[in-house]
Amino acid sequence: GKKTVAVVFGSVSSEYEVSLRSAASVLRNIPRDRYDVVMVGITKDGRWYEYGGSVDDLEADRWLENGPVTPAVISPDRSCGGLLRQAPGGPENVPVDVIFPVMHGEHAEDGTIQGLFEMAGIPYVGCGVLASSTCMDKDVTHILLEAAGIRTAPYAALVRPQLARFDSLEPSLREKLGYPMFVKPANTGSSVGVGKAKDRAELLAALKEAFRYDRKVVVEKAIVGAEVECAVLGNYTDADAAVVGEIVPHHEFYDYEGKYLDDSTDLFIPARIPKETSEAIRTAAVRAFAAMGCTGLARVDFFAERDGGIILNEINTLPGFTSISMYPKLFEAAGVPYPELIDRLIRLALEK
Ligand code: ADP
Ligand code: MG
Ligand code: MG
Ligand code: K
Repeated sequence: GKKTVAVVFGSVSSEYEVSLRSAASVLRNIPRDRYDVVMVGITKDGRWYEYGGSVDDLEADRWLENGPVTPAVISPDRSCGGLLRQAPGGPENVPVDVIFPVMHGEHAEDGTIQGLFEMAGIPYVGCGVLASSTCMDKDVTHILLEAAGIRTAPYAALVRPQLARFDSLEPSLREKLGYPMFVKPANTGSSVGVGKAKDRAELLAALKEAFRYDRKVVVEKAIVGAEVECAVLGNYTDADAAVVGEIVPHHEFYDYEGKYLDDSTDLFIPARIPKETSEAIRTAAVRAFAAMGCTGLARVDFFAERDGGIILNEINTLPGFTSISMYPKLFEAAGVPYPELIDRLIRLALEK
């Protein structure tokens, strides 16, 4: 029979708004002949509701006001086995076969909510707790990829108390990485809190900004090369890479504005790099996916250097999922239309 999918959107995340757009696209494209859908929204301050309104209102962030909404949670109580409606007159259970979390960033993409789904015993789309959290943490990603023999940018990780010793720290960072440097909170996405520092003063400012978002920050050598992205679909070692795409930001780097607020960024599918480089990237992406224990999906991002070198930048376990986002577009270019991609992801969740 038809499976019931709970599409969960929003969450206590700096990428709440992006989630609404991704979720709207998934809801418009999920094959309704194969799946019944319940929508579950998490507000920015962490309240959970079942939502029964329009996708347009959801996308425009009017879902909470316009409703209808009913307090509800994905219950971590296994005897409930699904969505627990907390309507007036007492809770009512709705069995859910599979959860599709369409959310990005902290409390969404970082393993925390995946832990809740594990406790509830409900299959869910995407990576598990460990792969989600290790791919979210840019410091841990560096360490694990290095161990797997996959090249990443030279970097250093700093924790907040070290900021007080900036004067003695700066010379060693300068010697190891050189200016310009990239400064990033260890656990954000969408370029939130990311900065590029060309000198000592900018480094201090960028560190202060990044530490607003996280207790840990990574500082990286600035890599010169094309920014390319590779979409991977599968479970563990049994995964395939789609076509490689290229991003050309017209800001100083691919920042939040260039990602979502203006249309300054150019996309090229396929990437304008030699065929051998694309193949090397696809191979490295699938290896990285397996090394990190990923399931379902991941968008693996690289820099392609002029001389053919490839450097893995990061792995995103719940990449942007709007119909114009890179992940679905790369699979479309590889012959997998968006509704089919959603269907495959749900089936992978039920199989893993
Ligand atoms: P996020 O998870 O927020 O997307 P990224 O690591 O992808 O974080 O950094 C955001 C953007 O900053 C990248 O898309 C790229 O434009 C730029 N960037 C990040 N690190 C580097 C680096 N080491 N060298 C050059 N550009 C970088
Ligand atoms: Mg990211
Ligand atoms: Mg990125
Ligand atoms: K990431």
